[in-house]
Amino acid sequence: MKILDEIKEALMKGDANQVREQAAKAVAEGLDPVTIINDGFITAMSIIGTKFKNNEVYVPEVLVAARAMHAGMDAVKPFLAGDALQEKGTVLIGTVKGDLHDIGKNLVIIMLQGGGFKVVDLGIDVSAEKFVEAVKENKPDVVAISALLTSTIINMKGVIEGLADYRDQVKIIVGGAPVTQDFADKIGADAYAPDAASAVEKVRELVGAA
Ligand code: B12
Repeated sequence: MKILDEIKEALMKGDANQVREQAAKAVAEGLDPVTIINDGFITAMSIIGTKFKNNEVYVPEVLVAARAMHAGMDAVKPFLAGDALQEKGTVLIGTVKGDLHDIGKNLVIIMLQGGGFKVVDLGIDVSAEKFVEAVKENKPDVVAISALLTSTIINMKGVIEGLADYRDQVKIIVGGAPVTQDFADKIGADAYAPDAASAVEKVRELVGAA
């Protein structure tokens, strides 16, 4: 559909005004807001995610695309029926204790939101205790842990140990530049992903929404 193509193109260019206007126009023309979100916003964000993974676009492009997606969401949200937009699941995410890096984590959040997940962001420097408390409170489907320092990745193990009693309710995914599949296996994580686009694919698999 032409208008959906225009929305996708504008979103990938990061043109927030155009996305907002075209999305509002699509709603006015009678297009289902859920179709606009799924076949417009989410499709375009996943293309951006793949391009980012392949080094065809960089952090700034992802951020402007995300801003455009949020502008489009603002335009269609008022027209969504109560529970029309089924979230695919809830992901609780944070950067481990002692680690202040959050640029990568924030990109993972953007891609997860773009993929239809609800995200609860605990921020940076998050202790194992805080992760556990937040799991009790938010009952997420997946806990995502980020770390960027070789000196802090070991704190992921503490979070995983702290969540021992919850492993039948929650899956755990880890990531960040120094993290490897081998390390993820050693500390007992359910999954690892090297970048934000693959993180969404893995989380989909974890919640059975692939
Ligand atoms: C920006 C940055 C900072 C900023 C952070 C700002 C912020 N708000 O995040 C500041 C200046 C604060 C900083 C501080 C420090 N930093 Co620094 N920093 C970097 C830098 C330049 C970029 C990191 C980054 O954002 N990359 C871009 C993002 C997009 O990539 P990413 O984080 O890897 O995320 C991707 C994937 O890893 C993955 N991912 C990330 N998280 C998750 C989570 C999950 C669940 C999944 C599935 C995937 C996933 O998806 C992301 C998107 O694709 C790197 C060097 C580099 N080029 O990587 C050093 C680097 C990480 N920093 C380093 C160091 C040493 C420090 C300091 C100790 C420096 C100092 N002496 O003060 C402090 C530590 C502060 C602390 N306690 O955390 C070292 C780490 C070395 C090591 N092996 O441990 C690096 C590698 C620089 C270097 N070559 O020495 N840093």
